[in-house]
Amino acid sequence: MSASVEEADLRTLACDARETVLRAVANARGGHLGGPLSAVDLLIALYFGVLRIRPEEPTWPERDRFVLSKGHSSVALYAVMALRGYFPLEEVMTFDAINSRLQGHPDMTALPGLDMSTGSLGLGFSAGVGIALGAQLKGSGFTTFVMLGDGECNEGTVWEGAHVAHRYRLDNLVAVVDQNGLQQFGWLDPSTGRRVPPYVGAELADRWRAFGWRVLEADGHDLRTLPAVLQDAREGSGAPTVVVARTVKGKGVSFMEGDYSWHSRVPTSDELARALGEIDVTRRTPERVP
Ligand SMILES: Cc1ncc(C[n+]2csc(CCOP(=O)(O)OP(=O)(O)O)c2C)c(N)n1
Repeated sequence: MSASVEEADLRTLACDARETVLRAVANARGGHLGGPLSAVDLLIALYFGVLRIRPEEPTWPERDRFVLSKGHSSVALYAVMALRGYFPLEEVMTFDAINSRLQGHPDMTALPGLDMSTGSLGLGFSAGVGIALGAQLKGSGFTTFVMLGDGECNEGTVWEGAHVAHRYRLDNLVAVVDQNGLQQFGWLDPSTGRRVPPYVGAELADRWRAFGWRVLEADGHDLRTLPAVLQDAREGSGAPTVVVARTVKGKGVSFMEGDYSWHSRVPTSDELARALGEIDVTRRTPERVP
Protein backbone atom coordinates (compact mmCIF):
# COMPACT_ATOMS: atom_id res chain seq x y z
CA MET A 1 0.00 0.00 0.00
CA SER A 2 1.14 3.62 0.00
CA ALA A 3 3.92 4.11 2.55
CA SER A 4 3.45 6.83 5.15
CA VAL A 5 6.78 8.64 5.32
CA GLU A 6 7.68 11.93 7.02
CA GLU A 7 8.75 14.88 4.89
CA ALA A 8 12.31 14.81 6.29
CA ASP A 9 12.59 11.16 5.33
CA LEU A 10 11.25 11.88 1.86
CA ARG A 11 14.01 14.44 1.40
CA THR A 12 16.66 11.97 2.52
CA LEU A 13 15.23 9.40 0.12
CA ALA A 14 15.36 11.99 -2.68
CA CYS A 15 19.07 12.55 -1.93
CA ASP A 16 19.64 8.78 -1.98
CA ALA A 17 17.83 8.55 -5.32
CA ARG A 18 19.86 11.42 -6.84
CA GLU A 19 23.10 9.85 -5.64
CA THR A 20 22.08 6.51 -7.16
CA VAL A 21 21.15 8.15 -10.48
CA LEU A 22 24.51 9.90 -10.72
CA ARG A 23 26.53 6.82 -9.79
CA ALA A 24 24.58 4.55 -12.17
CA VAL A 25 24.96 6.83 -15.21
CA ALA A 26 28.66 7.39 -14.48
CA ASN A 27 29.15 3.64 -14.06
CA ALA A 28 27.30 2.82 -17.31
CA ARG A 29 29.15 5.62 -19.13
CA GLY A 30 25.83 6.45 -20.74
CA GLY A 31 22.31 7.55 -19.97
CA HIS A 32 20.36 10.67 -19.13
CA LEU A 33 20.81 12.98 -16.13
CA GLY A 34 18.86 16.24 -16.51
CA GLY A 35 15.39 14.68 -16.85
CA PRO A 36 15.90 11.97 -14.20
CA LEU A 37 17.14 14.56 -11.68
CA SER A 38 14.14 16.83 -12.34
CA ALA A 39 11.75 13.90 -11.84
CA VAL A 40 13.19 12.49 -8.60
CA ASP A 41 11.03 14.40 -6.11
CA LEU A 42 7.84 13.65 -8.05
CA LEU A 43 8.74 9.96 -8.13
CA ILE A 44 9.58 9.91 -4.42
CA ALA A 45 6.25 11.59 -3.57
CA LEU A 46 4.38 9.10 -5.76
CA TYR A 47 6.10 5.90 -4.62
CA PHE A 48 6.33 6.81 -0.91
CA GLY A 49 3.19 8.85 -0.43
CA VAL A 50 0.56 8.22 -3.05
CA LEU A 51 0.67 5.01 -5.10
CA ARG A 52 -1.22 2.03 -3.71
CA ILE A 53 1.29 -0.69 -4.47
CA ARG A 54 2.81 -3.83 -3.01
CA PRO A 55 6.48 -4.01 -3.99
CA GLU A 56 6.61 -7.60 -2.73
CA GLU A 57 3.66 -8.47 -5.03
CA PRO A 58 4.29 -6.40 -8.17
CA THR A 59 1.43 -7.96 -10.14
CA TRP A 60 -1.19 -7.33 -7.42
CA PRO A 61 -4.28 -6.78 -9.61
CA GLU A 62 -5.62 -3.82 -7.62
CA ARG A 63 -2.34 -1.88 -7.60
CA ASP A 64 -2.27 1.64 -8.98
CA ARG A 65 -0.55 1.66 -12.36
CA PHE A 66 2.41 3.91 -13.09
CA VAL A 67 3.75 4.61 -16.57
CA LEU A 68 6.93 6.63 -17.04
CA SER A 69 6.09 8.02 -20.46
CA LYS A 70 9.32 10.07 -20.44
CA GLY A 71 11.06 6.68 -20.50
CA HIS A 72 14.53 8.15 -21.02
CA SER A 73 14.40 9.02 -17.30
CA SER A 74 14.26 5.32 -16.37
CA VAL A 75 17.32 5.47 -14.10
CA ALA A 76 15.41 7.70 -11.67
CA LEU A 77 12.47 5.30 -11.66
CA TYR A 78 14.81 2.35 -10.98
CA ALA A 79 16.47 4.21 -8.09
CA VAL A 80 13.10 5.02 -6.50
CA MET A 81 11.68 1.53 -7.08
CA ALA A 82 14.78 0.03 -5.45
CA LEU A 83 14.49 2.36 -2.45
CA ARG A 84 10.80 1.36 -2.18
CA GLY A 85 11.80 -2.31 -2.00
CA TYR A 86 11.17 -3.75 -5.48
CA PHE A 87 14.78 -4.95 -5.80
CA PRO A 88 18.15 -4.33 -4.10
CA LEU A 89 19.63 -0.85 -4.50
CA GLU A 90 22.91 -2.38 -5.73
CA GLU A 91 21.10 -3.70 -8.80
CA VAL A 92 20.75 -0.13 -10.09
CA MET A 93 24.51 -0.25 -10.77
CA THR A 94 23.73 -2.76 -13.56
CA PHE A 95 21.84 0.05 -15.35
CA ASP A 96 22.09 -0.26 -19.14
CA ALA A 97 24.30 -3.37 -19.07
CA ILE A 98 23.50 -5.89 -21.79
CA ASN A 99 21.88 -8.53 -19.52
CA SER A 100 20.43 -6.14 -16.95
CA ARG A 101 16.72 -5.93 -16.14
CA LEU A 102 17.29 -2.18 -15.88
CA GLN A 103 17.62 -1.05 -19.46
CA GLY A 104 18.18 2.50 -20.67
CA HIS A 105 14.46 2.65 -21.37
CA PRO A 106 11.97 0.69 -19.21
CA ASP A 107 11.28 -2.88 -20.40
CA MET A 108 8.19 -4.35 -18.72
CA THR A 109 9.06 -7.82 -20.05
CA ALA A 110 12.30 -7.75 -18.08
CA LEU A 111 11.42 -5.99 -14.82
CA PRO A 112 8.39 -6.89 -12.65
CA GLY A 113 6.76 -3.71 -11.32
CA LEU A 114 6.79 -1.84 -14.62
CA ASP A 115 3.34 -1.36 -16.12
CA MET A 116 4.52 -0.29 -19.58
CA SER A 117 7.63 -0.30 -21.76
CA THR A 118 8.37 3.24 -22.86
CA GLY A 119 10.92 5.44 -24.57
CA SER A 120 9.26 6.62 -27.75
CA LEU A 121 7.88 9.92 -26.47
CA GLY A 122 4.08 10.22 -26.39
CA LEU A 123 3.35 6.50 -26.58
CA GLY A 124 3.45 5.77 -22.85
CA PHE A 125 0.78 8.38 -22.27
CA SER A 126 -1.48 6.82 -24.90
CA ALA A 127 -0.96 3.41 -23.26
CA GLY A 128 -1.91 4.95 -19.90
CA VAL A 129 -5.14 6.25 -21.42
CA GLY A 130 -5.86 2.72 -22.64
CA ILE A 131 -5.14 1.20 -19.22
CA ALA A 132 -7.47 3.70 -17.55
CA LEU A 133 -10.20 3.10 -20.14
CA GLY A 134 -9.90 -0.65 -19.62
CA ALA A 135 -10.18 -0.19 -15.85
CA GLN A 136 -13.26 1.98 -16.28
CA LEU A 137 -14.92 -0.64 -18.52
CA LYS A 138 -14.15 -3.43 -16.03
CA GLY A 139 -15.10 -1.40 -12.96
CA SER A 140 -11.60 -1.73 -11.45
CA GLY A 141 -10.86 0.75 -8.68
CA PHE A 142 -7.20 1.56 -9.28
CA THR A 143 -5.81 4.86 -10.57
CA THR A 144 -3.38 5.10 -13.48
CA PHE A 145 -0.61 7.71 -13.15
CA VAL A 146 1.48 8.71 -16.17
CA MET A 147 4.52 10.97 -16.04
CA LEU A 148 5.40 13.05 -19.10
CA GLY A 149 8.01 15.67 -19.93
CA ASP A 150 7.03 19.11 -21.18
CA GLY A 151 9.09 18.52 -24.32
CA GLU A 152 7.17 15.28 -24.72
CA CYS A 153 3.97 17.34 -24.79
CA ASN A 154 5.08 18.50 -28.26
CA GLU A 155 4.04 15.05 -29.49
CA GLY A 156 0.71 14.90 -31.34
CA THR A 157 -0.16 11.55 -29.72
CA VAL A 158 -0.27 13.27 -26.32
CA TRP A 159 -3.10 15.50 -27.47
CA GLU A 160 -4.96 12.67 -29.20
CA GLY A 161 -4.78 10.76 -25.92
CA ALA A 162 -5.84 13.83 -23.93
CA HIS A 163 -8.86 14.17 -26.20
CA VAL A 164 -9.87 10.52 -25.76
CA ALA A 165 -9.39 10.65 -21.96
CA HIS A 166 -11.79 13.58 -21.78
CA ARG A 167 -14.21 11.93 -24.21
CA TYR A 168 -14.53 8.92 -21.87
CA ARG A 169 -14.41 11.04 -18.68
CA LEU A 170 -11.43 9.06 -17.35
CA ASP A 171 -11.36 10.36 -13.78
CA ASN A 172 -9.20 7.32 -12.89
CA LEU A 173 -6.32 8.82 -14.90
CA VAL A 174 -3.71 11.28 -13.61
CA ALA A 175 -1.04 12.81 -15.83
CA VAL A 176 1.97 14.36 -14.12
CA VAL A 177 4.00 16.72 -16.29
CA ASP A 178 7.59 17.33 -15.25
CA GLN A 179 7.75 20.89 -16.59
CA ASN A 180 11.47 21.62 -16.43
CA GLY A 181 11.37 24.05 -19.36
CA LEU A 182 14.09 22.27 -21.33
CA GLN A 183 14.18 19.32 -23.67
CA GLN A 184 17.04 17.55 -25.47
CA PHE A 185 18.05 20.52 -27.58
CA GLY A 186 14.75 22.30 -28.21
CA TRP A 187 14.39 25.48 -30.13
CA LEU A 188 17.12 28.07 -30.14
CA ASP A 189 16.22 31.74 -29.82
CA PRO A 190 18.73 33.25 -32.26
CA SER A 191 18.48 36.69 -30.69
CA THR A 192 19.54 35.53 -27.21
CA GLY A 193 21.33 32.25 -27.98
CA ARG A 194 19.19 30.64 -25.25
CA ARG A 195 16.89 27.63 -25.55
CA VAL A 196 13.17 28.39 -25.72
CA PRO A 197 10.99 26.36 -23.34
CA PRO A 198 8.55 23.95 -25.02
CA TYR A 199 5.65 25.83 -23.39
CA VAL A 200 5.91 29.27 -21.87
CA GLY A 201 4.22 30.47 -18.67
CA ALA A 202 0.66 29.24 -18.28
CA GLU A 203 0.50 27.95 -21.87
CA LEU A 204 0.87 24.27 -20.97
CA ALA A 205 -1.73 24.32 -18.17
CA ASP A 206 -4.10 26.25 -20.44
CA ARG A 207 -3.80 23.64 -23.18
CA TRP A 208 -4.70 20.78 -20.82
CA ARG A 209 -7.62 22.87 -19.59
CA ALA A 210 -8.73 23.45 -23.18
CA PHE A 211 -8.80 19.67 -23.63
CA GLY A 212 -11.26 19.39 -20.73
CA TRP A 213 -8.81 18.23 -18.06
CA ARG A 214 -8.83 19.29 -14.43
CA VAL A 215 -5.50 21.06 -13.90
CA LEU A 216 -3.53 21.23 -10.65
CA GLU A 217 -0.27 23.15 -10.50
CA ALA A 218 2.59 22.35 -8.14
CA ASP A 219 6.19 22.97 -7.21
CA GLY A 220 7.68 19.68 -8.39
CA HIS A 221 10.46 19.77 -5.80
CA ASP A 222 8.50 20.67 -2.66
CA LEU A 223 8.15 17.45 -0.71
CA ARG A 224 6.10 19.26 1.94
CA THR A 225 3.22 19.79 -0.48
CA LEU A 226 3.65 17.31 -3.35
CA PRO A 227 2.11 14.21 -1.71
CA ALA A 228 -1.09 16.14 -0.92
CA VAL A 229 -1.34 17.59 -4.43
CA LEU A 230 -0.84 14.17 -6.01
CA GLN A 231 -3.34 12.65 -3.60
CA ASP A 232 -5.85 15.34 -4.53
CA ALA A 233 -5.21 14.53 -8.20
CA ARG A 234 -6.62 11.04 -7.77
CA GLU A 235 -9.86 12.42 -6.34
CA GLY A 236 -11.06 13.81 -9.67
CA SER A 237 -14.67 13.29 -10.52
CA GLY A 238 -15.92 13.19 -14.08
CA ALA A 239 -12.69 14.40 -15.69
CA PRO A 240 -9.07 13.29 -15.96
CA THR A 241 -6.58 15.33 -13.92
CA VAL A 242 -3.15 16.65 -14.82
CA VAL A 243 -0.59 17.91 -12.32
CA VAL A 244 1.61 20.46 -14.05
CA ALA A 245 4.71 20.43 -11.86
CA ARG A 246 7.31 23.19 -12.18
CA THR A 247 10.76 21.63 -11.95
CA VAL A 248 14.40 22.37 -12.72
CA LYS A 249 16.29 20.20 -15.16
CA GLY A 250 19.33 18.69 -13.41
CA LYS A 251 17.85 19.53 -9.96
CA GLY A 252 20.18 19.01 -7.01
CA VAL A 253 23.51 19.58 -8.77
CA SER A 254 24.27 23.29 -9.22
CA PHE A 255 26.32 22.98 -12.39
CA MET A 256 23.71 20.75 -14.07
CA GLU A 257 20.65 22.81 -13.13
CA GLY A 258 18.99 24.58 -16.05
CA ASP A 259 21.66 23.48 -18.54
CA TYR A 260 20.19 21.45 -21.40
CA SER A 261 23.63 20.04 -22.29
CA TRP A 262 23.28 17.74 -19.24
CA HIS A 263 20.24 16.10 -20.86
CA SER A 264 22.34 13.03 -21.58
CA ARG A 265 25.93 13.81 -20.70
CA VAL A 266 28.13 11.53 -18.60
CA PRO A 267 30.02 13.22 -15.76
CA THR A 268 33.79 12.95 -15.55
CA SER A 269 35.12 11.49 -12.29
CA ASP A 270 35.81 15.01 -11.05
CA GLU A 271 32.30 16.20 -11.96
CA LEU A 272 30.82 13.11 -10.28
CA ALA A 273 32.73 13.80 -7.08
CA ARG A 274 31.56 17.43 -7.04
CA ALA A 275 27.96 16.40 -7.73
CA LEU A 276 27.95 13.76 -4.98
CA GLY A 277 29.50 16.30 -2.60
CA GLU A 278 26.60 18.68 -3.23
CA ILE A 279 24.02 15.93 -2.70
CA ASP A 280 25.75 15.05 0.54
CA VAL A 281 25.59 18.63 1.80
CA THR A 282 21.85 18.69 1.04
CA ARG A 283 21.39 15.38 2.85
CA ARG A 284 23.21 16.63 5.95
CA THR A 285 21.42 19.98 6.02
CA PRO A 286 17.80 19.17 6.89
CA GLU A 287 16.68 22.81 6.93
CA ARG A 288 18.08 23.41 3.46
CA VAL A 289 15.33 23.31 0.87
CA PRO A 290 17.16 21.81 -2.12
C1 LIG B 1 9.29 9.99 -30.49
C2 LIG B 1 10.65 10.39 -29.93
N1 LIG B 1 11.33 11.39 -30.51
C3 LIG B 1 12.54 11.75 -30.02
C4 LIG B 1 13.08 11.09 -28.93
C5 LIG B 1 14.47 11.49 -28.42
N2 LIG B 1 14.36 12.22 -27.15
C6 LIG B 1 14.58 11.61 -25.97
S1 LIG B 1 14.36 12.61 -24.67
C7 LIG B 1 13.97 13.92 -25.66
C8 LIG B 1 13.61 15.26 -25.08
C9 LIG B 1 12.42 15.14 -24.18
O1 LIG B 1 12.19 16.36 -23.52
P1 LIG B 1 11.30 16.37 -22.21
O2 LIG B 1 10.06 15.59 -22.47
O3 LIG B 1 11.12 17.78 -21.80
O4 LIG B 1 12.17 15.53 -21.22
P2 LIG B 1 13.08 15.98 -19.97
O5 LIG B 1 13.48 17.41 -20.16
O6 LIG B 1 12.22 15.82 -18.77
O7 LIG B 1 14.24 15.05 -20.00
C10 LIG B 1 14.03 13.55 -27.00
C11 LIG B 1 13.74 14.45 -28.13
C12 LIG B 1 12.31 10.05 -28.36
N3 LIG B 1 12.74 9.38 -27.28
N4 LIG B 1 11.09 9.72 -28.87
